[in-house]
Amino acid sequence: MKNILITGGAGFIGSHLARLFVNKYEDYHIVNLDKLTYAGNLENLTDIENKSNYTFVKGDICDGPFLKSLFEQYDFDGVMHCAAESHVDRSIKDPLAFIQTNIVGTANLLHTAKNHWEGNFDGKRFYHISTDEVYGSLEMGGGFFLEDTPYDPRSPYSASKASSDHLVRAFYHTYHFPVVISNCSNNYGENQFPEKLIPLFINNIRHNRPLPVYGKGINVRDWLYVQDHCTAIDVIFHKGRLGETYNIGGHNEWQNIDLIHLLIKQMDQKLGRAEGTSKELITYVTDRAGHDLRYAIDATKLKDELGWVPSLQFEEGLSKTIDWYLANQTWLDNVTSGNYQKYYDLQYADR
Ligand code: NAD
Ligand code: TDX
Repeated sequence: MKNILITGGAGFIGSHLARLFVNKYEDYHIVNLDKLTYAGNLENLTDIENKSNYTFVKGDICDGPFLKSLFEQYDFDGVMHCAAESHVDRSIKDPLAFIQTNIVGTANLLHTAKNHWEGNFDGKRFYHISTDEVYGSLEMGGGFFLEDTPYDPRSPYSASKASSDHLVRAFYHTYHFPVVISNCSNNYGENQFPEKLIPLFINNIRHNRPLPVYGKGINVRDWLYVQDHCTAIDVIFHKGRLGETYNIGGHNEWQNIDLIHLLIKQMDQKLGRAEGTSKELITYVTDRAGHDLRYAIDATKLKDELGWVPSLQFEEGLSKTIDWYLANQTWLDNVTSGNYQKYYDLQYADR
């Protein structure tokens, strides 16, 4: 039995990853460490919470003594590090929370794992889950992010993730600490907190609320279904070369406004509204400060080296995602109730 630590496993990507590993690898004991911030939700994990190879631990990656005792208790063989503050708009409002968790927390985790594994890194692996935003912003219709694209983060969020990537690589070069990193494009799918574009707009269409499109809606993102991200993580965790970085993406670029029109089309159909009804909810608002124009990943290295390709077409994945949110409106109401106004204000007031 191997003990594997997943950090941030109650969040969006982490919960899909925990489910995949718990169900696929019965010889792994998955320990999910999560602080349960506003973004962490144990409702995401009810189907695996009673499995014998799964344990949830509430805790903060910034708490060094706590991490040390957790490593002593479970003697982890591997770490998959997802815990982070992850929303760009929040990072503009409150950068220090991002620096604390994403930089200090990652440093703590690296330091604790290195000390615990000291002298014997054989068979050990520290996997850092990162983002394409560290590479900065691409021109419209220009090239793609490659693994050796120079870092050029432009928001407090992406700068904090870039810093954590640098720390992970520094541990590899300095201590031969066994790391692997992946940088992924925008994820979408079930259980994403409704502050990110797709679930926020699904929730707002459902309630006939305005759809706040930043700037002119021309920015481009490369969307990947969350379960495809997790299958990529699975293959990189097991077969990725130590010290390497792998880009993960869907080769699926959408200008925001085109994506919003597709979303409206699918939602109107599913809600029994006349086609195009929800277009009237589109509201152009002040642009996000420092809004990156375009992200696009070249995932050739991952395909050629490890054979990974995404499984789902976007229209199908989006339809599946909408179906999940409409079938799980209680989940949406629970995560937004009480604090809905708070996170709504955080995003849109005084931007
Ligand atoms: P999320 O915000 O949904 O979840 C983050 C989780 O981390 C939450 O469960 C939260 O409670 C937990 N957490 C936060 N601070 C913590 C702390 N100090 N200690 C312990 N747990 C803490 O994020 P997500 O969208 O699932 O992203 C997961 C990871 O993937 C992040 O590192 C993010 O940078 C990266 N990523 C996300 C995307 C995306 O599109 N969502 C794309 C590429 C990479
Ligand atoms: O209300 C909105 N209106 C709007 O026009 C929101 C929330 C977003 N947008 C735009 C901004 C972006 O161009 O939609 C695009 C997507 O925005 P987000 O969902 O906030 O994602 P993004 O900023 O691209 O970052 C995401 O992808 C990379 C994740 O949140 C990060 O965690 C990940 O690293």
